[in-house]
Amino acid sequence: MTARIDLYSFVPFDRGSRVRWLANELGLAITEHRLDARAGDHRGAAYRDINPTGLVPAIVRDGVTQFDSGAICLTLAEAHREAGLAVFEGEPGRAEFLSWYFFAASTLDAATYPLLVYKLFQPDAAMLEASIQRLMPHLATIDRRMMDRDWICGRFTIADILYGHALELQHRCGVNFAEYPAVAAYYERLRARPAAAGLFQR
Ligand SMILES: N[C@@H](CCC(=O)N[C@@H](CS)C(=O)NCC(=O)O)C(=O)O
Repeated sequence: MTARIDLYSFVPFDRGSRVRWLANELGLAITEHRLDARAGDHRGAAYRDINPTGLVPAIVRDGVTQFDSGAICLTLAEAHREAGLAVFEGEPGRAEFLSWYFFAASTLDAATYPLLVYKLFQPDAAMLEASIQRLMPHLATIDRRMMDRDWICGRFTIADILYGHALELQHRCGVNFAEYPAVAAYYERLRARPAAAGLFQR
């Protein structure tokens, strides 16, 4: 029987979109719960019972709570191994997959977040430009990686979902991928995934 999945998020483009995109790829139904960030819903005791960090996303999957989008995506991909949306333990390329997955979840995510801060939350053109410049070496890394492949690790996986989310946020914050043709082509490939509809701005 398919597990019931409750997803807690704020808006269609926050890190909850990674879980939503994956659920769509897997054909899983999710029950959405939208928290009001301005009202501080995520800081209340009720939500902290679900996610002790007070951040989104979190899920409750058949009564089991889990937080952090990267952890949630890995758990769901492993629970639906037949869909092949991760490189699993025992498969060639597992170590490489984990490296590119955690690079997206940690280093790239940390370099992308300041763009959102200086574009949306505390608008500051100079700080935004400085943050974009600090991001550029990571885009160069992804560009070199993507020159001879369609997806970051062989077939399409949850790692691509994390890259897709990061690239979309960067695009929304004014990053121009023209200098990095392999990144630009990768971004277009990610945007074309029907399961990602709702994240990418048209
Ligand atoms: N590594 C965590 C980061 C979670 C996170 O920072 N979420 C943001 C929204 S995307 C949040 O809840 N911010 C609210 C706040 O900082 O108060 C994940 O991927 O789930």
